[in-house]
Amino acid sequence: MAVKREIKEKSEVQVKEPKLFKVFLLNDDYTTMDFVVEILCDIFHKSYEEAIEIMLIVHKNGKGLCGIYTYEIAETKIDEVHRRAKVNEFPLRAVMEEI
Ligand code: TYC
Repeated sequence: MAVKREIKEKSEVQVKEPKLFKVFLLNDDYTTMDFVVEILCDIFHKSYEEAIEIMLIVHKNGKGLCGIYTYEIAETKIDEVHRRAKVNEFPLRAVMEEI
């Protein structure tokens, strides 16, 4: 008996969009502005001008959006922020919120 293969039409294939997460930096009184700008440039790939804008938003409002990512990428970026903050002895924190 011939093996019958079922090949789905492209339109039938279910595409499941991944959940997305906003990553925010939080303000504190001890981390230097220069360090936050460095983090935004290095980890979140912001231009220097954009990094200054975001840092000032965080400084004034308590938190600021750094980017939108899938869960694993958001988690990796947050871990990297915390690792670099710890090495440099700053209390800088990042958090994520599901969209
Ligand atoms: N508030 C800090 C200061 O005055 C600067 C700062 C900005 C800290 C953004 C954290 O996520 C932050 N030195």
